[in-house]
Amino acid sequence: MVMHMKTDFLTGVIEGFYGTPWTLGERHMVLDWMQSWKLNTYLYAPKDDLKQRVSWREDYSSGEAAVLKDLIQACQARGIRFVYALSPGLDMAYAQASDLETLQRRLEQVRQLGGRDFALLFDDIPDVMRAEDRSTYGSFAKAQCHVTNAVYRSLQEKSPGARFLFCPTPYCGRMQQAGLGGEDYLGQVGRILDPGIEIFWTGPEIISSHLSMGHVEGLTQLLRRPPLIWDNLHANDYDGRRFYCGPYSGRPLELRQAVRGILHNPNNEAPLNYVPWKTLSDYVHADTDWDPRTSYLRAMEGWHARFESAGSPIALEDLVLLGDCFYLPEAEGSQAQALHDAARDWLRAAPGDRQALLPAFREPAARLRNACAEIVHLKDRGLFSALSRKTWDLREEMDLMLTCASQMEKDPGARLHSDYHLPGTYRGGMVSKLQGLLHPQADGSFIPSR
Ligand code: GDL
Repeated sequence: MVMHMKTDFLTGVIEGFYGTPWTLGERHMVLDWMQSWKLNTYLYAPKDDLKQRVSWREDYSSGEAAVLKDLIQACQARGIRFVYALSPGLDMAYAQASDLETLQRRLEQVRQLGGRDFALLFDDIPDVMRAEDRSTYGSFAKAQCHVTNAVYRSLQEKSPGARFLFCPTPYCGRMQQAGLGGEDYLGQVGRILDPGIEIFWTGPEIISSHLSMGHVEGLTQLLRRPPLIWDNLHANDYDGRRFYCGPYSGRPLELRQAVRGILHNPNNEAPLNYVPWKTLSDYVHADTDWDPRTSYLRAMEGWHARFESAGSPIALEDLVLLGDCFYLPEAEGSQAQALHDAARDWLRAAPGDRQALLPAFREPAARLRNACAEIVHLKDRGLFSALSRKTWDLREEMDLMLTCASQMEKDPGARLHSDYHLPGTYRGGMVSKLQGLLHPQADGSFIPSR
């Protein structure tokens, strides 16, 4: 163990995204990777496991319980802490004793299956209190803390020292500033929530490209404990066409001493998280030397071994170029950025200057196009299904641009067209029509189109 790491530092994976939960087979793969990269905690919180959230009052059937038990045992066999989360906040009646009893019963079922560590999550819920809750507690924070403390204390009696995690309703700086959860929500939580309970925080934003020491220090005062980071850097549930395989980055190394842990809510597609978790592990275990790009390139070498092909192999340098196109939410990797800039310079140049600028675009574009086309031949069919829809649009754009390049080369003034990119089927559909009506600006505002 590296010197900086306290043994109780939680680091690992949250299955905490919207969308289809992972299969048991995928979870086993995830846990194998976690074990080999010394990621010590797996938090079970898939938003769309009905019994995790919308139907939180219903016990698991015996078949479902067997699957969960397998998962708990798979964690235990690898020395990974299994944390089970429930999200009762969509409709919980905090002042009703029966709802608290139901909550205890649900967690007890999981405890009987071998679970020991638990979480209650109050993220993404309506910010309105029932009249009865308001008159009993006065505030959202008090209602949630009352229930959470009660559950925590009864579990501590059964499993002393077990970890307990809590996700507040405002869980990032932007929500805090907007006053979500009511006045002084976080201050109240800091004062009322049992000091043994960890509090999740995603950073200044839901998806935080950067997390600074200053940000966390102010929060620690308010919460009266360092936060536990719920890191959405690589989450992609909010955009079905993207995924992120860039390096874990944007966090200084000192942050590790200022938080109770870092749990990572990743891409929905389990096989696409190889590089995110390998680089998270590099960050968590780094001594003093840590460079995200170096960590990324090393992780890409490891991931490349999984790209065995039944057709033409994808070269490592082409995989890096492809990975650079699906890097991080607010940044492309350097090679993707260079390709984009070369395309822009070539297309914007005066007709007489275009030819000289073409090679800088055409060479990487052709490599990228071929790498996208080769995804279909991957022997690892799980990886193929995870990647095929995501890389399709990129290949379409490369095809179109390369077609245009050939036409311009023959006739600089030619009217550009492609028989494979026709109105309606190409870039068509309701969503893209709607997107054309409001233009997002760099400052976050929107301008209606004319
Ligand atoms: C969220 C959700 C999370 C989701 C993520 C990215 C938290 C605490 N909750 O707000 O389930 O995957 O955004 O869309 O982050």
